Amino acid sequence: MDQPLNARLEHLTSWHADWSGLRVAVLGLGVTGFAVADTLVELGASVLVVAARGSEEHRGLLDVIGARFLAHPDAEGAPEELLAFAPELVVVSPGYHPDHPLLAWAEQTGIPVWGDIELAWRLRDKVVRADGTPAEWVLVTGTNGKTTTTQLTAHMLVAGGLRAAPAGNIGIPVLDAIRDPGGFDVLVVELSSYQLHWSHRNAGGELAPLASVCLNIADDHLDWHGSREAYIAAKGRVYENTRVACVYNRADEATMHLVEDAEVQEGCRAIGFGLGVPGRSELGVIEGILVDRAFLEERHTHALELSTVEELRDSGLAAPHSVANVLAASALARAAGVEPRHVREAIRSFRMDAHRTELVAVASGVSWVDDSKATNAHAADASLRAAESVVWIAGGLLKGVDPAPLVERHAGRLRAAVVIGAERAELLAAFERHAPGVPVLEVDGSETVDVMSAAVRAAASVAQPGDVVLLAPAAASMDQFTDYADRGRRFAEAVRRHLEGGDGDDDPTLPTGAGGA
Ligand code: UMA
Repeated sequence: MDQPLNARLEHLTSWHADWSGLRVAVLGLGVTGFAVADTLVELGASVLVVAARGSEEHRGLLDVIGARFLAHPDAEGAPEELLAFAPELVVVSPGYHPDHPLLAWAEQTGIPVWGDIELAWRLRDKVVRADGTPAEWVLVTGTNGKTTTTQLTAHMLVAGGLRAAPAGNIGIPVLDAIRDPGGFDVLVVELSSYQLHWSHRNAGGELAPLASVCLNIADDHLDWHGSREAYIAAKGRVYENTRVACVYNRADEATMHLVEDAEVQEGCRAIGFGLGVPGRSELGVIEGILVDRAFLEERHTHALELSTVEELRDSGLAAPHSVANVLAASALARAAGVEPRHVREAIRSFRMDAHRTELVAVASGVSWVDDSKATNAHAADASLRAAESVVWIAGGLLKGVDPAPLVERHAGRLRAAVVIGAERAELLAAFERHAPGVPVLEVDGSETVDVMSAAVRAAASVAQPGDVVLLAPAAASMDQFTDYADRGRRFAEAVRRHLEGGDGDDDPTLPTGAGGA
């Protein structure tokens, strides 16, 4: 149901509008909540941040910028201080469940609720291009492949001479990108289904992207959205109001139907991508050559060469799902006017982020994934979400962060856990308390033990076909490794050694916990 409109809010569609004194309750104090609060304070609004938790660092920064913080448990309705503040607007962080008591209260009270993306869209004219217009937006969503596609698209736009940057769910709040004083020609915005849920709800806030893509749809976040239909509908919002190209996946009919159902702007085209031979208005692959049959006049008879599968191999992008992502990114870049030779150049120079959910090996139905870059709970949370059944290798330096919420949230998807690192006690206690049925294997941290070999052997002893063995430590690495890259590299080496059968069989792991294997 659409929120009731507040007449003042309807006019707040520009950075240069009068936001002064507007009372805004910001829900959440993670990266989004802080960026929202910081932006609104800069605009002269009166800001009260409400969250169940918030890092010391962010709380300290709120003091510095002059926004108030109210710690308030999730289970409870609106507290006195919030009622007294009488917000005219609520801006919610993406992680909030739509049934959260404070959102229910806002709805009952008739207070409009925006997401950070809607706020950023309204404020996107802070820094404009030479012709006075704000940066174009290109939107990327989908269940899998969003981040690579977003990075790749931005890389192609830059190769084409445009000032472009990735932002959004990728980890950079769009509000930070629109406030960058340098300005951009194009922002490539990765959107989660949560962010899409909170977009397009109010007059004036409707995104009108240059191009948009939903890469694929698999069941995900169904608990949050309530049903598969609601999840798909949220994803479909990515296409609404698109001006030049709605890009869909030919291998995933649901994405095509979302384009068919979307209200797009006059002249917008539907562009398919897929691994097979492309038809008209599609990008695809012909005998190992990636081609564009969409963005050329003679598309009835011709196709433009963009790259080859051989070239993708050099960039680590030759796996079928990666080829699909490359085609999707190419479609978005071509929609923004990037020439084929620049698309090719970008593909050649692109490198996947190392140690970032990097697939190290697949053997006997078990996938071994290196997400050593997940040095905090937040990042580990994102990578744990991506798999259904996980043997989780975790631990290191916890940096004073309580690992319990993370363990509790993901207990249901854990086949087992392998605990490494110097600060194991807290993590072990969290498993005992919040995941009592999950087998936990502790790797002795003594200097004589090769930690990663032991961790890999322990994981292999419990992993079953279909499982992902995931190194996503939710902790810093410096207790046992030089840095996260060293940790990831050693993991990959240990996996390879193990799969080649050459890692010995001395067993330094200590079974612990109720279900210890
Ligand atoms: N909070 C509560 N109660 C709640 C929910 C949250 O108090 O019920 C508070 C927490 O105490 C904390 C804050 O809200 O203070 C956290 O907010 P958040 O969960 O929205 O997280 P952010 O730090 O703002 O990060 C969000 C995205 N997180 C989620 O959607 C869960 C980040 O995506 C994104 O990078 C960032 O905004 C910038 O746009 C992460 C993610 O896991 C990587 N995304 C999911 C995914 O990709 O599958 C959707």
